[in-house]
Amino acid sequence: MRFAVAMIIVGLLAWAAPAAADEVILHYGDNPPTEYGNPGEYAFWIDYTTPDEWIDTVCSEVRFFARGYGDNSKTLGSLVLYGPAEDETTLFETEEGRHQILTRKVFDLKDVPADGGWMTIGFDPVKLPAEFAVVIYSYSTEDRGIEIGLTEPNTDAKGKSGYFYIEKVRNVEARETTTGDRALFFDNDHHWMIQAVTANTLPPVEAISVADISGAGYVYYDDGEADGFITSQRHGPMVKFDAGGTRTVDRVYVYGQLDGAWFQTEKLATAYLLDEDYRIISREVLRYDRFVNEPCWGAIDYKDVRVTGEYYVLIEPLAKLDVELMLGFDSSGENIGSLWGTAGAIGSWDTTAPEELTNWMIRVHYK
Ligand SMILES: [Ca+2]
Repeated sequence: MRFAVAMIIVGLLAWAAPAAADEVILHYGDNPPTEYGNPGEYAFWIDYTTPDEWIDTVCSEVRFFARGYGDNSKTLGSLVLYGPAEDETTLFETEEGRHQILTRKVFDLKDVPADGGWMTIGFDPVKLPAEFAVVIYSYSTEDRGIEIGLTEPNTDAKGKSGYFYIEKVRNVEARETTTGDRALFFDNDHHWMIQAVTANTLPPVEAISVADISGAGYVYYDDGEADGFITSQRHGPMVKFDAGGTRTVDRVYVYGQLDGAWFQTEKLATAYLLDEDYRIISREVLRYDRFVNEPCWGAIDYKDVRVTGEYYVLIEPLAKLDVELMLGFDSSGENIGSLWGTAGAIGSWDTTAPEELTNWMIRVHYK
């Protein structure tokens, strides 16, 4: 694979979500096309590199500017994102390297407008390697198919491996038996108008702001702003609450983020409600994938658990070697009810947060 070094970055947009994500649309020019290209049975191929400043890059949308011709009513196209392959997963090999499929999405060619326009294809988020290719298979013939717009000559990209290629392979079987049968990239410096919409994180499963969980029915001691994060392989932060009389807990909120192999992790933490003697009233799973690689609030649903008088919420993050759930703490005040322990017992303060000042960012909602 030949890799584009220069990218034109048009979008640097902050999402209005608790986890502020940056978004970058990768492309080589987005002016209306003055010409179109049609590789016929070959595919539209374009290479990108992910933004340097990001640790992780995810993608869930590709756009391309195209026009259809002929009768496409019975034809599906497919979008494939390729990345560099490990040996055992190699799909095909070209002079530029080995390739494997990162994701694949089928679309209706008939949706491509005859007079030209942007097509948007969304798909389940994929985590991108530093270098990847976006490829569109249209299976076009003389009678029907699509053409994709070409950028104006882009001298910035020329000489920096920003050329596009086309690949003479039409399906997995062909790819497995076709090696080195690459076609070619243009001998000018045009590029396909194929864009990859990338971001440095995913939006949280549920966008929860501090304001959402600060009103009537919520109890908490933190100020809503994290001053640090901790994790633990065993035991964890506890907060002592007083229900007054008897109340019903239906949700607990925890502020956190994931470090390490966070993307699509299936790891689990545990969240307890304990009575005044630290005995378990209720135990629920806290899914790591309620969180992302940026801080956000994650929720734990309880099945209407009755609590009376003093009780405790305990989160055991169960940090793993490859991925850790980091829990936020507020240390700009005075410790009101924050402790460290496990089910059955309060332990010594075995964590780096300052004991006198820390309030764990754990909030309870009463039904
Ligand atoms: Ca604070």
